[in-house]
Amino acid sequence: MNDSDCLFCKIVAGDIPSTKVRETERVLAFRDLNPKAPTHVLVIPKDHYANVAELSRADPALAGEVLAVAADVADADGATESGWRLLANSGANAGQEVFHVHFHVFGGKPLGPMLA
Ligand code: D5M
Repeated sequence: MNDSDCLFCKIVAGDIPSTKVRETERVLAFRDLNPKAPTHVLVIPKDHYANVAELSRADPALAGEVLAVAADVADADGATESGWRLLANSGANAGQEVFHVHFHVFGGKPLGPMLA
């Protein structure tokens, strides 16, 4: 299930390069192009869902797999001890720019107040 106009579907297909940090059969994690923290990784389902609501309602097990990979990414980058943040923007008003659901994993520095 892919959308030919979707940037992240193109990354999944290998048509656009990315720095992959982890991959399972159904989930991909790659470094954000414009990192906001030493660890800034995007974790996505390979199949196309626009946002968290679509993903979690259509396939709750896959949503769980995405979260497990996010935790593995934080672990692998040494962020588990120091603390890390998981963020998913839903909708343009929340700052979502790419409409293929993705979870940002931030870590590697003090992250400050949540909405700052
Ligand atoms: O986050 C969308 C994120 O996607 C934003 O932090 C930049 C990132 N981005 C955009 N293009 C790429 C490519 N090609 N590789 C890696 N990361 C990318 P949002 O929550 O939708 O604002």
